[in-house]
Amino acid sequence: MYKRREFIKKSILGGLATSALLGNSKNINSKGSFPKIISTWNHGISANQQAWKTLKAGKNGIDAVESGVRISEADPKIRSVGFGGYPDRDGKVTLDACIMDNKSNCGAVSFMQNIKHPISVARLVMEDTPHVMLSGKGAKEFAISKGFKEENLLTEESRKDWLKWKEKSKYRPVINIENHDTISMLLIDENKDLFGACTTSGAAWKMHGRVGDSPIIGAGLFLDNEVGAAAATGLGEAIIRTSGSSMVVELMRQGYSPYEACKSIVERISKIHKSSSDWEYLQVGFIAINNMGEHAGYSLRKGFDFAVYDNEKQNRLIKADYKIID
Ligand code: SD4
Repeated sequence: MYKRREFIKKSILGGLATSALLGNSKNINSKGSFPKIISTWNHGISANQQAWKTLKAGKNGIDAVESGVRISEADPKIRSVGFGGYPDRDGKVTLDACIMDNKSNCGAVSFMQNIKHPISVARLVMEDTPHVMLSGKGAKEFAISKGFKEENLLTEESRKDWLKWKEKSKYRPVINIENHDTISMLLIDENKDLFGACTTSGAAWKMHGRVGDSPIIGAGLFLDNEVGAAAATGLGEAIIRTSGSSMVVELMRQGYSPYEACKSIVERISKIHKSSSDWEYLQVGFIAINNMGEHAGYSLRKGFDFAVYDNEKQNRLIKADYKIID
Protein backbone atom coordinates (compact mmCIF):
# COMPACT_ATOMS: atom_id res chain seq x y z
CA MET A 1 0.00 0.00 0.00
CA TYR A 2 2.74 2.38 1.03
CA LYS A 3 4.68 1.66 -2.12
CA ARG A 4 1.68 2.28 -4.34
CA ARG A 5 0.96 5.64 -2.71
CA GLU A 6 4.58 6.65 -3.02
CA PHE A 7 4.52 5.70 -6.67
CA ILE A 8 1.38 7.77 -7.35
CA LYS A 9 2.83 10.72 -5.48
CA LYS A 10 6.05 10.53 -7.46
CA SER A 11 4.19 10.27 -10.76
CA ILE A 12 2.15 13.34 -9.95
CA LEU A 13 5.19 15.29 -8.85
CA GLY A 14 7.00 14.14 -11.99
CA GLY A 15 4.15 15.43 -14.08
CA LEU A 16 4.07 18.74 -12.29
CA ALA A 17 7.81 19.18 -12.59
CA THR A 18 7.64 18.64 -16.32
CA SER A 19 4.77 21.12 -16.48
CA ALA A 20 6.92 23.70 -14.81
CA LEU A 21 9.72 23.10 -17.30
CA LEU A 22 7.38 23.85 -20.15
CA GLY A 23 6.30 27.11 -18.56
CA ASN A 24 7.79 29.29 -21.28
CA SER A 25 5.06 28.37 -23.76
CA LYS A 26 2.25 30.79 -24.45
CA ASN A 27 -0.33 28.02 -24.14
CA ILE A 28 0.68 26.31 -21.00
CA ASN A 29 -0.30 28.69 -18.25
CA SER A 30 -3.73 29.57 -19.54
CA LYS A 31 -5.76 31.18 -16.81
CA GLY A 32 -8.36 29.00 -15.19
CA SER A 33 -11.83 30.50 -15.46
CA PHE A 34 -15.48 29.51 -15.64
CA PRO A 35 -17.36 29.23 -17.83
CA LYS A 36 -15.00 28.59 -20.72
CA ILE A 37 -15.49 27.16 -24.20
CA ILE A 38 -12.74 25.89 -26.47
CA SER A 39 -13.20 24.68 -30.05
CA THR A 40 -11.00 23.48 -32.88
CA TRP A 41 -10.11 25.65 -35.87
CA ASN A 42 -11.24 29.12 -36.88
CA HIS A 43 -14.82 28.04 -37.41
CA GLY A 44 -14.71 27.49 -33.65
CA ILE A 45 -15.20 31.25 -33.32
CA SER A 46 -18.79 31.26 -34.60
CA ALA A 47 -19.52 27.95 -32.88
CA ASN A 48 -18.24 29.34 -29.57
CA GLN A 49 -20.30 32.47 -30.07
CA GLN A 50 -23.48 30.44 -30.35
CA ALA A 51 -22.59 28.10 -27.47
CA TRP A 52 -21.84 31.07 -25.20
CA LYS A 53 -25.14 32.70 -26.13
CA THR A 54 -27.00 29.47 -25.31
CA LEU A 55 -25.25 29.19 -21.96
CA LYS A 56 -25.95 32.83 -21.11
CA ALA A 57 -29.61 32.28 -21.96
CA GLY A 58 -29.71 29.89 -19.00
CA LYS A 59 -29.51 26.63 -20.92
CA ASN A 60 -27.27 23.78 -19.81
CA GLY A 61 -23.85 22.74 -21.10
CA ILE A 62 -25.14 20.03 -23.40
CA ASP A 63 -27.56 22.48 -25.05
CA ALA A 64 -24.67 24.89 -25.44
CA VAL A 65 -22.21 22.53 -27.13
CA GLU A 66 -24.92 21.09 -29.37
CA SER A 67 -26.10 24.52 -30.49
CA GLY A 68 -22.49 25.63 -31.05
CA VAL A 69 -21.37 22.87 -33.37
CA ARG A 70 -24.68 22.94 -35.25
CA ILE A 71 -23.51 26.27 -36.66
CA SER A 72 -20.60 24.54 -38.40
CA GLU A 73 -22.77 21.61 -39.48
CA ALA A 74 -25.21 23.92 -41.24
CA ASP A 75 -22.59 26.09 -42.96
CA PRO A 76 -21.97 24.91 -46.57
CA LYS A 77 -18.73 26.90 -46.70
CA ILE A 78 -17.20 24.61 -44.10
CA ARG A 79 -16.18 21.71 -46.32
CA SER A 80 -15.34 19.25 -43.60
CA VAL A 81 -18.44 19.20 -41.41
CA GLY A 82 -22.12 18.46 -42.09
CA PHE A 83 -23.90 20.09 -45.01
CA GLY A 84 -21.42 20.89 -47.80
CA GLY A 85 -18.78 18.53 -46.38
CA TYR A 86 -16.54 16.76 -48.89
CA PRO A 87 -17.89 13.36 -49.93
CA ASP A 88 -16.15 10.02 -49.91
CA ARG A 89 -14.59 8.64 -53.08
CA ASP A 90 -18.02 7.43 -54.27
CA GLY A 91 -19.45 10.94 -53.99
CA LYS A 92 -21.41 10.26 -50.78
CA VAL A 93 -21.33 12.61 -47.80
CA THR A 94 -21.13 10.44 -44.67
CA LEU A 95 -21.12 12.02 -41.25
CA ASP A 96 -19.71 11.15 -37.82
CA ALA A 97 -20.44 12.85 -34.49
CA CYS A 98 -20.45 12.31 -30.75
CA ILE A 99 -21.44 14.15 -27.59
CA MET A 100 -20.66 13.62 -23.89
CA ASP A 101 -21.87 15.15 -20.64
CA ASN A 102 -20.56 15.68 -17.11
CA LYS A 103 -22.07 12.40 -15.91
CA SER A 104 -20.24 10.40 -18.61
CA ASN A 105 -23.43 9.90 -20.60
CA CYS A 106 -22.54 9.78 -24.25
CA GLY A 107 -24.03 9.26 -27.68
CA ALA A 108 -22.70 8.96 -31.20
CA VAL A 109 -23.58 8.38 -34.82
CA SER A 110 -21.22 7.17 -37.50
CA PHE A 111 -21.36 6.72 -41.27
CA MET A 112 -24.72 8.51 -41.36
CA GLN A 113 -26.00 9.99 -44.63
CA ASN A 114 -28.55 12.63 -45.60
CA ILE A 115 -29.14 14.11 -42.15
CA LYS A 116 -27.80 17.62 -41.66
CA HIS A 117 -27.27 17.64 -37.89
CA PRO A 118 -25.54 14.46 -36.74
CA ILE A 119 -24.72 16.06 -33.38
CA SER A 120 -28.42 16.33 -32.55
CA VAL A 121 -28.97 12.72 -33.54
CA ALA A 122 -25.99 11.72 -31.35
CA ARG A 123 -27.61 13.56 -28.46
CA LEU A 124 -30.84 11.63 -28.95
CA VAL A 125 -28.90 8.35 -29.08
CA MET A 126 -27.52 9.38 -25.68
CA GLU A 127 -30.85 10.43 -24.21
CA ASP A 128 -33.41 8.14 -25.80
CA THR A 129 -31.70 4.80 -26.44
CA PRO A 130 -29.84 2.28 -24.27
CA HIS A 131 -26.88 2.51 -26.70
CA VAL A 132 -23.89 4.74 -27.28
CA MET A 133 -23.55 4.57 -31.06
CA LEU A 134 -25.82 4.03 -34.04
CA SER A 135 -24.31 3.66 -37.47
CA GLY A 136 -25.20 3.97 -41.16
CA LYS A 137 -28.72 3.10 -42.20
CA GLY A 138 -29.81 2.42 -38.62
CA ALA A 139 -28.64 5.86 -37.53
CA LYS A 140 -30.51 7.50 -40.40
CA GLU A 141 -33.70 5.57 -39.70
CA PHE A 142 -33.48 6.51 -36.04
CA ALA A 143 -33.05 10.17 -37.01
CA ILE A 144 -36.06 10.04 -39.31
CA SER A 145 -38.14 8.40 -36.58
CA LYS A 146 -37.26 11.39 -34.41
CA GLY A 147 -38.48 13.88 -36.98
CA PHE A 148 -35.25 14.73 -38.82
CA LYS A 149 -35.65 15.35 -42.49
CA GLU A 150 -33.76 13.48 -45.18
CA GLU A 151 -31.83 15.85 -47.44
CA ASN A 152 -29.07 16.02 -49.98
CA LEU A 153 -25.88 17.20 -48.26
CA LEU A 154 -23.66 17.28 -51.35
CA THR A 155 -23.50 20.89 -52.48
CA GLU A 156 -22.67 21.81 -56.07
CA GLU A 157 -19.24 23.08 -54.97
CA SER A 158 -18.36 19.85 -53.20
CA ARG A 159 -19.67 17.81 -56.14
CA LYS A 160 -17.45 19.75 -58.55
CA ASP A 161 -14.41 19.25 -56.33
CA TRP A 162 -15.17 15.55 -56.12
CA LEU A 163 -15.44 15.27 -59.92
CA LYS A 164 -12.11 17.04 -60.21
CA TRP A 165 -10.55 14.72 -57.65
CA LYS A 166 -11.93 11.73 -59.56
CA GLU A 167 -9.89 12.64 -62.62
CA LYS A 168 -6.82 11.44 -60.72
CA SER A 169 -8.46 9.60 -57.83
CA LYS A 170 -5.40 9.98 -55.71
CA TYR A 171 -6.03 9.44 -52.03
CA ARG A 172 -3.68 11.87 -50.48
CA PRO A 173 -5.08 14.11 -47.75
CA VAL A 174 -3.78 17.66 -47.64
CA ILE A 175 -2.90 18.88 -44.20
CA ASN A 176 -5.15 21.55 -42.70
CA ILE A 177 -6.98 22.30 -45.89
CA GLU A 178 -9.25 19.64 -47.18
CA ASN A 179 -9.19 16.97 -44.56
CA HIS A 180 -8.69 18.22 -41.10
CA ASP A 181 -11.35 20.59 -39.99
CA THR A 182 -13.56 18.66 -37.66
CA ILE A 183 -15.23 20.82 -35.09
CA SER A 184 -14.63 19.60 -31.57
CA MET A 185 -15.91 21.71 -28.69
CA LEU A 186 -15.25 21.48 -24.95
CA LEU A 187 -17.09 23.47 -22.32
CA ILE A 188 -16.69 23.94 -18.58
CA ASP A 189 -19.59 25.71 -16.90
CA GLU A 190 -19.80 27.77 -13.72
CA ASN A 191 -20.31 24.64 -11.63
CA LYS A 192 -17.11 23.21 -13.13
CA ASP A 193 -19.09 20.62 -15.03
CA LEU A 194 -17.68 19.49 -18.38
CA PHE A 195 -19.38 18.86 -21.72
CA GLY A 196 -18.09 18.04 -25.19
CA ALA A 197 -19.19 17.61 -28.80
CA CYS A 198 -17.44 16.58 -31.97
CA THR A 199 -18.78 16.46 -35.55
CA THR A 200 -17.29 15.94 -39.00
CA SER A 201 -17.72 14.71 -42.54
CA GLY A 202 -14.38 12.95 -42.00
CA ALA A 203 -11.47 12.66 -44.36
CA ALA A 204 -12.31 13.82 -47.89
CA TRP A 205 -12.34 11.11 -50.58
CA LYS A 206 -12.20 8.39 -47.91
CA MET A 207 -13.27 4.84 -48.78
CA HIS A 208 -17.03 4.38 -48.59
CA GLY A 209 -17.79 3.07 -45.11
CA ARG A 210 -14.70 4.51 -43.48
CA VAL A 211 -15.24 5.91 -39.98
CA GLY A 212 -12.63 8.08 -38.29
CA ASP A 213 -11.99 9.02 -34.68
CA SER A 214 -14.66 11.71 -34.38
CA PRO A 215 -17.65 9.57 -33.32
CA ILE A 216 -15.55 7.35 -31.06
CA ILE A 217 -15.70 8.24 -27.39
CA GLY A 218 -12.11 8.07 -26.17
CA ALA A 219 -10.60 8.83 -29.58
CA GLY A 220 -12.21 12.01 -30.98
CA LEU A 221 -13.63 13.13 -27.63
CA PHE A 222 -13.39 12.17 -23.99
CA LEU A 223 -14.08 13.70 -20.62
CA ASP A 224 -14.04 12.78 -16.99
CA ASN A 225 -15.80 15.40 -14.91
CA GLU A 226 -13.33 15.00 -12.05
CA VAL A 227 -10.34 15.56 -14.28
CA GLY A 228 -10.89 17.34 -17.57
CA ALA A 229 -11.88 16.98 -21.20
CA ALA A 230 -10.03 16.54 -24.48
CA ALA A 231 -10.89 16.41 -28.16
CA ALA A 232 -9.07 15.78 -31.39
CA THR A 233 -8.80 16.82 -34.99
CA GLY A 234 -6.65 15.45 -37.76
CA LEU A 235 -6.10 12.08 -39.31
CA GLY A 236 -8.53 9.85 -37.42
CA GLU A 237 -6.60 6.64 -37.96
CA ALA A 238 -3.64 8.02 -36.00
CA ILE A 239 -5.90 9.29 -33.22
CA ILE A 240 -7.69 5.95 -32.88
CA ARG A 241 -4.40 4.03 -32.76
CA THR A 242 -3.42 5.92 -29.62
CA SER A 243 -6.88 6.36 -28.00
CA GLY A 244 -5.92 10.01 -28.26
CA SER A 245 -8.48 11.99 -26.27
CA SER A 246 -8.84 9.49 -23.45
CA MET A 247 -5.06 9.43 -23.06
CA VAL A 248 -4.90 13.23 -22.82
CA VAL A 249 -7.46 13.07 -20.00
CA GLU A 250 -5.57 10.27 -18.25
CA LEU A 251 -2.37 12.30 -18.32
CA MET A 252 -4.22 15.25 -16.78
CA ARG A 253 -5.42 12.86 -14.07
CA GLN A 254 -1.78 12.17 -13.30
CA GLY A 255 -1.13 15.86 -12.83
CA TYR A 256 -0.05 16.95 -16.30
CA SER A 257 -1.24 20.36 -17.42
CA PRO A 258 -3.57 20.43 -20.46
CA TYR A 259 -0.66 21.66 -22.55
CA GLU A 260 1.70 18.96 -21.45
CA ALA A 261 -0.94 16.25 -21.82
CA CYS A 262 -1.76 17.28 -25.42
CA LYS A 263 1.93 17.57 -26.27
CA SER A 264 2.74 14.20 -24.82
CA ILE A 265 0.10 12.40 -26.90
CA VAL A 266 1.11 14.24 -30.06
CA GLU A 267 4.65 13.05 -29.39
CA ARG A 268 3.41 9.50 -28.93
CA ILE A 269 1.58 9.69 -32.26
CA SER A 270 4.66 11.13 -33.89
CA LYS A 271 6.86 8.32 -32.59
CA ILE A 272 4.46 5.61 -33.74
CA HIS A 273 3.95 7.05 -37.22
CA LYS A 274 7.38 8.33 -38.14
CA SER A 275 8.13 5.51 -40.49
CA SER A 276 4.58 4.92 -41.72
CA SER A 277 3.19 5.82 -45.11
CA ASP A 278 0.89 8.38 -43.44
CA TRP A 279 3.79 10.39 -42.13
CA GLU A 280 4.23 12.84 -44.96
CA TYR A 281 0.72 14.21 -44.66
CA LEU A 282 -0.04 13.37 -41.07
CA GLN A 283 -1.61 16.12 -39.00
CA VAL A 284 -3.21 15.71 -35.60
CA GLY A 285 -4.22 18.31 -33.06
CA PHE A 286 -5.71 18.17 -29.58
CA ILE A 287 -7.50 20.64 -27.37
CA ALA A 288 -7.93 20.09 -23.64
CA ILE A 289 -9.37 21.75 -20.58
CA ASN A 290 -8.89 20.64 -16.98
CA ASN A 291 -11.25 20.91 -14.03
CA MET A 292 -9.51 24.11 -12.94
CA GLY A 293 -10.60 25.75 -16.17
CA GLU A 294 -7.12 25.81 -17.73
CA HIS A 295 -6.94 25.03 -21.43
CA ALA A 296 -4.43 24.26 -24.18
CA GLY A 297 -4.07 23.04 -27.74
CA TYR A 298 -1.14 21.36 -29.46
CA SER A 299 -0.58 19.81 -32.87
CA LEU A 300 1.94 17.78 -34.80
CA ARG A 301 2.45 20.32 -37.58
CA LYS A 302 2.05 24.02 -38.04
CA GLY A 303 -1.35 25.43 -38.93
CA PHE A 304 -3.67 24.26 -36.18
CA ASP A 305 -5.61 26.92 -34.34
CA PHE A 306 -8.39 26.87 -31.80
CA ALA A 307 -10.98 29.31 -30.48
CA VAL A 308 -11.35 30.12 -26.79
CA TYR A 309 -14.20 32.03 -25.17
CA ASP A 310 -14.19 33.17 -21.56
CA ASN A 311 -15.35 36.16 -19.55
CA GLU A 312 -11.98 37.80 -19.35
CA LYS A 313 -10.89 37.85 -22.99
CA GLN A 314 -14.11 36.96 -24.79
CA ASN A 315 -13.79 35.00 -28.04
CA ARG A 316 -10.37 34.70 -29.67
CA LEU A 317 -8.36 32.45 -31.97
CA ILE A 318 -5.10 30.97 -30.69
CA LYS A 319 -2.38 29.44 -32.82
CA ALA A 320 -1.39 26.11 -31.33
CA ASP A 321 2.20 25.22 -30.60
CA TYR A 322 3.40 22.27 -32.66
CA LYS A 323 6.00 19.57 -32.64
CA ILE A 324 7.58 19.63 -36.06
CA ILE A 325 9.60 22.76 -36.62
CA ASP A 326 10.70 22.83 -40.28
C1 SD4 B 1 -11.44 12.04 -39.33
N1 SD4 B 1 -10.63 13.36 -37.51
O1 SD4 B 1 -12.47 11.62 -39.83
C2 SD4 B 1 -11.49 13.38 -38.66
C3 SD4 B 1 -11.15 14.42 -39.66
C4 SD4 B 1 -10.79 15.67 -39.03
O2 SD4 B 1 -10.49 17.82 -38.92
O3 SD4 B 1 -10.39 15.80 -37.92
N2 SD4 B 1 -10.88 16.73 -39.61
O4 SD4 B 1 -10.37 11.45 -39.39
